[in-house]
Amino acid sequence: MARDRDGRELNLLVQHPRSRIGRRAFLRVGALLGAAGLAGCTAERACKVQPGAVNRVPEQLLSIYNWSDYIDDRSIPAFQAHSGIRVSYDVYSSNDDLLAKMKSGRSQFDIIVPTNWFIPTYRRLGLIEPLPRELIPNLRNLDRAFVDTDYDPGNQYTVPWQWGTTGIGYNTAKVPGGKVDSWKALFDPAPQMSGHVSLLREASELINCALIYLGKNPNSTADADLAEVVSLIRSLKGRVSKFSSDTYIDELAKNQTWIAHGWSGDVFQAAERNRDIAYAIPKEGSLRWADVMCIPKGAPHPRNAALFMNYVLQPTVNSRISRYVSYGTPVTLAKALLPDEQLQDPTIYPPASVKLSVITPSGEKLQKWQAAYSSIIKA
Ligand code: N2P
Repeated sequence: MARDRDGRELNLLVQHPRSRIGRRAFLRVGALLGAAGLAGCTAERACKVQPGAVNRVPEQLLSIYNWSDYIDDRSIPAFQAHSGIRVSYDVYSSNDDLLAKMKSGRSQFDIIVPTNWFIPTYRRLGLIEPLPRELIPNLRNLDRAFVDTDYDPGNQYTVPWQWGTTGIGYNTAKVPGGKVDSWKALFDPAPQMSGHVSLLREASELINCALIYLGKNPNSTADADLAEVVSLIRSLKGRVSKFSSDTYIDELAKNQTWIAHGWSGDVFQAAERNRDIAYAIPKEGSLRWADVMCIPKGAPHPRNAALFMNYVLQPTVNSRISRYVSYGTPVTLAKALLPDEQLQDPTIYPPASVKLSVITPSGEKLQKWQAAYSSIIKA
């Protein structure tokens, strides 16, 4: 169990430390760290206490609810040590689970991290509150693309955590021809793949990618299109071994799953443990998304939440997280601190030529997709 500088135990529900980067790259990154961090609170410590929002409950506590396999092992201990704020860190593995929990009204979280296209739904339901932006000067470190957004222009409610793509993780030693470049490998798998195929346990992702495979508008809510998606996925019964949005990392690494619908960084984390694992963004196109930190309405410690957001927006911290989880950083200066093998990887930072759509936010769309997904799962 990790401890803070006062010897208190830390509740860190994060995976065991694993190093992604070899020593040579580590030294290069180390040298760059001194030159980086030119804006906002630059040293790796929380900003000095500033005037602004106060906690509703006057405690040095912060409760974070984030995706599984989405942080390195040092950032939380470092934040705790420098801020004196004790962090409780718990994880989920789908937007559907997170939204259901937040709707039930029983949570005491200070930070949650939904995917961008859910933000209008959280706003409509009154589940998140405006950020105390005066405590987050490092917002200026964000890439423009994460400021000028349709889901939250100017970051009034959200701060991006990491971003990535949806695609296919596969085992080069098992798939026919050793390569995958199309959604066909997943939605019409070769017979010998039976029992080794997994699909994401997440309504919006599954429906969207199936629509792309079927050649439909990726944002379609037409009943006929959704009926086709439902019958396609039902027809895979017997070939698909499971719906998973977290365990598939381990199952790919252990050669149990050979083709997985998954998220870029997750697949790279499996590839780190198994050299036969590769990631593809299918040629028909796929999805780009960002997961964004928000403060739930009435959270007990909004001030501590803002101090943590400001900390994560430091280039040194954001690059460390990004390097470890192999997702994209939204912080401009953090890129300079990343090893070339990540920065130049077109499956982590895809060039503009890669066909990637975004799910455009709409409550009605998510409801219709959720209904289609439920009928698939229940069948
Ligand atoms: C982290 C998965 C986050 C990506 N394991 C989903 N938006």
